[in-house]
Amino acid sequence: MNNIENWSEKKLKRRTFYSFASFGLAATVGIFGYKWYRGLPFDDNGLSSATRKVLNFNEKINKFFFSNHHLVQTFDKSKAVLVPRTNGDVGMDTELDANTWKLKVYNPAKKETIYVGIEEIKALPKQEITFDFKCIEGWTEIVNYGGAKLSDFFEKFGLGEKLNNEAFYKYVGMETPDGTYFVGLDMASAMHPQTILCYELNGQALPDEHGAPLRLIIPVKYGVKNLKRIGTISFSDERPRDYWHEDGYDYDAAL
Ligand SMILES: Nc1nc2c(c(=O)[nH]1)N[C@H]1C(S)=C(S)[C@@H](COP(=O)(O)O)O[C@H]1N2
Ligand SMILES: [Mo]
Repeated sequence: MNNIENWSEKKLKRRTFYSFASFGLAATVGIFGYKWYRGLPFDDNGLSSATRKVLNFNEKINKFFFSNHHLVQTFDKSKAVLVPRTNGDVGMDTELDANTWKLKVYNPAKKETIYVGIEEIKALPKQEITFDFKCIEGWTEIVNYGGAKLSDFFEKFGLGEKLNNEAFYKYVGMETPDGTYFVGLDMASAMHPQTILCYELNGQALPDEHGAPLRLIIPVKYGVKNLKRIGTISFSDERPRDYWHEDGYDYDAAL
């Protein structure tokens, strides 16, 4: 046997050994894994409790996104400015009739588009928040906004979750009705308990320049993500387009 043959035979033997060894390892893990699984407590249906537990919407949110909630600091309502500064009006330069306005939501799980009126959003539990609003241009201001939790809205209309699947879409996209200002949000930030679909400022109807009839208030993000005058909401696993990100800003715009 010459050297080359000798060498390749050795290599072949070694390879066979490795593939045999890894097969053995996989089988062992499989067997132990199965035994471990079988060792879990069983309920009367014969299913292990790990398989059986059906989580409600909030449990799922907590399970998938939050091990512990980091809440943004809040302040007493009296600390809020009476007239917040107005900044940015992209997508807000036409008249909008709040009575005929409907929020358009595309739900890819059911491949359906729904239209939701402002009254349906106002019917959800109201949440108010007084927090320090931060613009990347360098100013901050304590403001008081009110509306419905975005997570309550998602739950009510069966949004954000994939079908028959213990999973949420990775991103939420929101755009103005004319599509000229748009933001992409990671699902955890969208589901954050302080994120609201906002229709009030200091307890009064949201003024036009602050995004009437409905804007996003997302205190875990910089101002840029707090889209005014929401027209559409959609869900995806790909990053939705984002106005300021297209201009080179950090996609997350997290504080
Ligand atoms: N439709 C729309 N929403 C927008 C903007 C915009 O130009 N158009 N600017 C953003 C920026 S940069 C900031 S700081 C906040 C300002 O919100 P305010 O005018 O209510 O204070 O709105 C955000 N939402
Ligand atoms: Mo901003």
